[in-house]
Amino acid sequence: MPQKLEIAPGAVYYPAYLDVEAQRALLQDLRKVIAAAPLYRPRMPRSGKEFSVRMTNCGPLGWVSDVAGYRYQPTHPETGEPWPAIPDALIGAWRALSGLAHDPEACLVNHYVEGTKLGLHQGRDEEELAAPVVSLSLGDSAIFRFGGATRKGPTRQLKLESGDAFVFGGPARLAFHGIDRLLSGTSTLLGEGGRFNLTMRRVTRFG
Ligand code: MD3
Repeated sequence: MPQKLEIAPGAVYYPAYLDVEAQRALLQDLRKVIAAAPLYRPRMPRSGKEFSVRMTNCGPLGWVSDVAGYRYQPTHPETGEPWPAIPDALIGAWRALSGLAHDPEACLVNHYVEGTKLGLHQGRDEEELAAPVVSLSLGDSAIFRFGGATRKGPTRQLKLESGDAFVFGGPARLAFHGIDRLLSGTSTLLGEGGRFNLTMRRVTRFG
């Protein structure tokens, strides 16, 4: 039985949720997703400044950001193609961890290399905020920062390792969070090094 740790109300941590075999299988699925929907560097709303994290998506909808703002859309912003399907193994993890009868509509893939940061932010671009976000990490470990529902106020750091799963629901759904830094060389899963984080989300309201 995998460990289950509630680190804050609604924030449930499953260390080593995926064993190494399952991580390798998921990585193979992810390589196919990226072949169909290449990683690209989104830009910040207004400023147009590039993110340091590269991103892609799978599922009927994908999260994108450009000078016009943040939104979900059904196609890749650079290729214009529909996003590829969410791999079955990911849907399986969502069903096991989310506690929801509805499947995810979006899976955002974030890619980190040495020096990549993701500043403290809130995830509220979804209409259905009653659904949790389910996160899986592959590759090098990263220092995750997790706070409360306001930008000010205390935050804590947690190391996310390859195979770890996290569910952010209830009061944690609107928690500020980010990635402070990558711990390069901590995993051999990705031959090239670096880290992938996959976050599955429900976008539209249930019904
Ligand atoms: C809590 N991703 O995609 S995963 C993000 O490792 C994001 O790439 C980080 O921050 C990453 O927005 C951290 C943990 C995470 C992801 C999404 C959340 C926590 C969340 C959305 C709402 C609440």
